[in-house]
Amino acid sequence: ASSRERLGSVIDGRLLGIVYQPIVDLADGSLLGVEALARFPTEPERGPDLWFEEAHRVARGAELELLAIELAGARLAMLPPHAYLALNVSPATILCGSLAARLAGVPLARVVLEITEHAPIGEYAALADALAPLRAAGLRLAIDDAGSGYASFRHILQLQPDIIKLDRSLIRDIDSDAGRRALAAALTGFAKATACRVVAEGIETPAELATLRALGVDAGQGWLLGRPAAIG
Ligand code: G
Ligand code: G
Ligand code: MN
Ligand code: NA
Repeated sequence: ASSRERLGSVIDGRLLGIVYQPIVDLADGSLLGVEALARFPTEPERGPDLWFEEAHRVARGAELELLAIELAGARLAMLPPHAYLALNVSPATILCGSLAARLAGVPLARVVLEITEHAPIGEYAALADALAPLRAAGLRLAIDDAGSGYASFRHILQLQPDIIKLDRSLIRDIDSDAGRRALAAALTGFAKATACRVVAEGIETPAELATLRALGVDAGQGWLLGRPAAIG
């Protein structure tokens, strides 16, 4: 079968696995939440990034993203009661209009939507409008991959996120790389000035963790703190 057909079978058969990676408080190590990450059990050697790219290319991106959101949302009750569930979503999927329906029954006060910076967002005002009712119901918004993508500080400001996630390309070797450290410090300063929390992604070493703590980063995620794993 072609890759397009295989993608169709995954979506139509709902053959998606979800793993959950811990997000921890850097001050005391407590669990704040988990990020849901899609896995493709029928072809595990092909990474999720390729599946999502393909799905967007053949106009099934929103369907695939919404399936992952629905499957992860159904497991929210299995998380520790105080933990939030972070769900990845692209701007295009938010604008397609069926996100609220897919989140029906999910307590929005426990959901963080991670919007990737990797695609040009374009319609910031439309995006903010589409998110407003969900946010009024308690949903929080995170800018994912900050520092590596297209969003300018002005655009981030316009969306008024609750959380900024520092991209893992900034975190790698941050203890020895002064440029990455300066950029992470600038993003952290911006976040604090706008009452936003900062989460660092991709923490792999104790030296990276210590540097992020010293910069005042609130929370972290990465193999050092916990690998993505199935629950339930
Ligand atoms: O889990 P991993 O690091 O291999 O994921 C690689 C990329 O695949 C992520 O950075 C993200 O872009 C994409 N991805 C993984 N899971 C999801 C998901 O549930 N929804 C969306 N929209 N993208 C995902
Ligand atoms: O949605 P986002 O692009 O942030 O996806 C996060 C990706 O980063 C997932 O694919 C996850 O498997 C991956 N990841 C999480 N922690 C680490 C880490 O410590 N190191 C590396 N290399 N990848 C990580
Ligand atoms: Mn993410
Ligand atoms: Na990221």
